[in-house]
Amino acid sequence: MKKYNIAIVGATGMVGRKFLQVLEERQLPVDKYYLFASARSAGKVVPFMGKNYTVEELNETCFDGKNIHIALFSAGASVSKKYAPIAAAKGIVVIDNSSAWRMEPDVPLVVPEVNPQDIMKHKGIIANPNCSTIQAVVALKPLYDHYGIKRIVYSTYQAVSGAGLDGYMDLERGIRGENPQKFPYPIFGNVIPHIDVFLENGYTKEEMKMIEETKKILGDSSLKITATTVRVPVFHGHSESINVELKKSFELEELKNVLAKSPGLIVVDDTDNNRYPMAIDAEDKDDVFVGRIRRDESVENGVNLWVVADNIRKGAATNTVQIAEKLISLWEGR
Ligand code: 25A
Ligand code: L14
Repeated sequence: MKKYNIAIVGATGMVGRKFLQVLEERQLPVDKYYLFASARSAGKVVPFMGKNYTVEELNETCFDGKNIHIALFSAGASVSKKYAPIAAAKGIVVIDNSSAWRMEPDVPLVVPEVNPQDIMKHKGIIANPNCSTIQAVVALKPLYDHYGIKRIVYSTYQAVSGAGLDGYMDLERGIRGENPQKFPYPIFGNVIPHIDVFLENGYTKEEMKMIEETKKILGDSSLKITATTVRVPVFHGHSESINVELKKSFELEELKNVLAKSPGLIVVDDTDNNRYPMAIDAEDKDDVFVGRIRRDESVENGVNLWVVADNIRKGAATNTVQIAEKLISLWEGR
């Protein structure tokens, strides 16, 4: 099989480091890796795949002469806005973790368990959805296919690692009794109903990302969705309460079976023994966990789900690497 060259942009960040770990585990058919970050990290030596890699500075010419096929980006939206088109113009397929390109009509927004068919529609850039959206649609897709969905109410409980290294350090600072630097208020001992910036409609950008991205990934603009996204003092793993109104009637046991058979999704739902998904159990796992599955008796065909995943793995690095794997297998004609 042909071997490919892969670049990692933002290799020193929270997600970038997880890219390296996931790539070591999954062993793609790769000849050469190149690691890029800002000037602050250039020259830093990073052990990876049993070798020492030197981080290079990201700039307009850094991709030249390297025959790079795929670039995994996670350096924030402003970096992606500038550099993803530069890479794409050189024939590199960019798989981008930031919010910069997700809602562009020409950019596929992909969760491999849900809409792998969208990958080959790319024009040089493929977007990785928001972490909260990814774990939600992995659980919703089987219900969408079996019963149809009318309306979704999201309420999230999001880990500090979602805000990168700076967010992670803010919880550590709080534990030490120091003031926050990343979040507007202390996160230790607190719950903050504010993720990303506020918009004119009173929602945060994170809430609107969940609403719009869900529609794009499921390919259904008629879905009715609302969301409240909340930061909690947890290092790893986003938890979500998802209330769903289905189009068709359902039997609860059958619905649980539909979820249990779905790829990438694990049902943990044994309340007799106090078993339900929790952030501490999802840490460093690639799957999405669903439990507390019960009928919402206040509406017709309503169901409640509790969905948990590692936001840096399935919510970011793993999903991106899975897109790269799928892209390579499509190139190989498989
Ligand atoms: O803009 P957005 O989309 O809102 O994203 C904001 C941030 O969210 C994280 C990521 O932070 C991003 O910057 N993020 C992005 N997508 C995410 C996702 N899907 C996500 N988090 C969760 N899920 P991060 O800190 O984890 O990673 C930032 C990476 O981007 C590199 N980078 C930044 N500017 C760059 C750039 N690369 C190229 N060109 C630029 N102009 C960044 O590299 C990192 O890899 P770095 O060189 O800045 O190195 C980070 C190292 O520097 C130390 N450090 C971190 N913060 C500071 C710092 N040192 C001093 N001062 C600081 N404020 C760390 O020790 C780290 O090793
Ligand atoms: O990928 O938790 O759009 O602060 C940017 C901010 C992910 C979550 C994105 C956070 C996000 C994030």
